Amino acid sequence: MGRVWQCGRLALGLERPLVMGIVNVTPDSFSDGGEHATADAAVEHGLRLVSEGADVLDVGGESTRPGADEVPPDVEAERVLPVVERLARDAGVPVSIDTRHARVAEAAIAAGASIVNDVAGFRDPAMAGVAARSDAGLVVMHMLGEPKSMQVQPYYDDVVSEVRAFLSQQADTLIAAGVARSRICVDPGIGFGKTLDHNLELLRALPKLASLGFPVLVGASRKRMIGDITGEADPKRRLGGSVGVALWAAARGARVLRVHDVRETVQALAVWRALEGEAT
Ligand code: PMM
Repeated sequence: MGRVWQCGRLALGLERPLVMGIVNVTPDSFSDGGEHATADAAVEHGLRLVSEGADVLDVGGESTRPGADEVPPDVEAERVLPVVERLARDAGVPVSIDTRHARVAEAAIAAGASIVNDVAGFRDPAMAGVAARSDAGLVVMHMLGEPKSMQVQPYYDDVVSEVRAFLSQQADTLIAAGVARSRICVDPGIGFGKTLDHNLELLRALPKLASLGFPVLVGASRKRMIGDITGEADPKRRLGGSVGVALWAAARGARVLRVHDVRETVQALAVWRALEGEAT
């Protein structure tokens, strides 16, 4: 068997890039804010993404768009837990919980989530504790500071080295706390305290991030970097750019693609893989 990402009882094969479909249960997300704000609508959306070919669903209840206020964990839990529970039961794919809060992560695991996606990269010791006590897959993402302030003049001496060092250090800390290496996936955090140039540098350096030995996740779907490049102000009209980044990232070693537009991404990947001469 080739490389796998261990997420609870499931070992996800990484021979081809996995598509993680986004289910935001938030009233204020930049790209789909408010559309799936009720549990029923979010579950329906998640099931549709699975029918379109999503390998994993990522459920989030706190918008982390630049400048967003922090959502109290109780409110976040109330939003996401019913959705996690129903999707874990009915979707037939692993469910990921996108949260920075240990209480929410722990409750979501109890409700059936098998991946914890932490945009704060398990900096909070309580989050690292939840990770160590569970057998969930973990997405360790890099973010400079906090959503409220991260886009205020982000500065790095060397963005690639600094992000790579952070990911490596957080992974080592988790491993030291008892987490199996095979459970960890790393993510440069496109748009989280980064200018367009920082995002481009990080994407160009994907092979260098992959050399850490963990699967790399890329989430650029509908993000501002695509608007900055193309001038398209409406996130929903950034499909072409989103698919473009996803293919480019996959070709440079990204193993998990976090996207809004599952159907189109799956189709593009199938064509790309056929052209590469790989089994579809
Ligand atoms: N981006 C967003 C939220 N969660 N999680 C990971 N691991 N990587 C990302 O790039 C990421 C994330 C914000 O984007 P959205 O509002 O489109 O979900």
